Amino acid sequence: MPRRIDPGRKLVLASHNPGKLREIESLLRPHGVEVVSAGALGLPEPEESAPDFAGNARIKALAAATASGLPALSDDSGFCVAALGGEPGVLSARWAGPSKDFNAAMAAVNEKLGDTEDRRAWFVAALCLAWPDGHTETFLGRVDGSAVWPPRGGKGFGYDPIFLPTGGLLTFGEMEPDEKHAISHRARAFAQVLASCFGRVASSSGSGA
Ligand code: ITT
Repeated sequence: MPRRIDPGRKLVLASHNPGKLREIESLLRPHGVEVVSAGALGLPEPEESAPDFAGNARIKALAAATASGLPALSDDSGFCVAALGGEPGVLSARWAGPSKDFNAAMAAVNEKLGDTEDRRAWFVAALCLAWPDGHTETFLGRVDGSAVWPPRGGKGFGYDPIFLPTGGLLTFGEMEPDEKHAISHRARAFAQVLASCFGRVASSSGSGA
């Protein structure tokens, strides 16, 4: 049975990634929830030891919910490239190394692809809502496109400058936030969070993964 988040309720955003926090806060803004980040509460980052996005999202949301005593929303996501067998995938953050150098991570993707013709790529996001009693609900979103080179645009974060969504002319790095929200993996997963836990129909498009 899905649980609801009531208007005015406080929700922990269980992420330490500023790009994700910006996007999730902006997706939540119209829905009257008070948000606080895991970083602001001084919560530690748990080890992401699961083999898939949903498992890691669950680890992060549960850790934040049990430590804070509040419902928590996490995001585990990544950039997947068909010709690299879906990599970097769940290792997307790790490809950027401890200094979080996404220029290096994007260059590594391009280098591994070489002159491979197959440039199909996609983003996946798993959003997990967890409650302090251990109840969790997880929602997946995906957006398909291709990996381009060189990187284009400085508006997003992570791998956005090398992702061109199918049928589009702009990379995610070149899009305004609202344009990305209209089609992104995160917004598609978020639409399901809204429908299930807020009882709302989202205005953004998409059907999830
Ligand atoms: P938290 O676990 O604290 O949320 P993180 O950056 O470690 O932060 P992940 O383990 O989920 O998060 O790593 C996902 C990486 O995939 C992230 O660091 C980005 O580089 C990339 N990524 C995810 N969504 C993206 C998006 O919308 N645009 C660009 N890159 C994205």
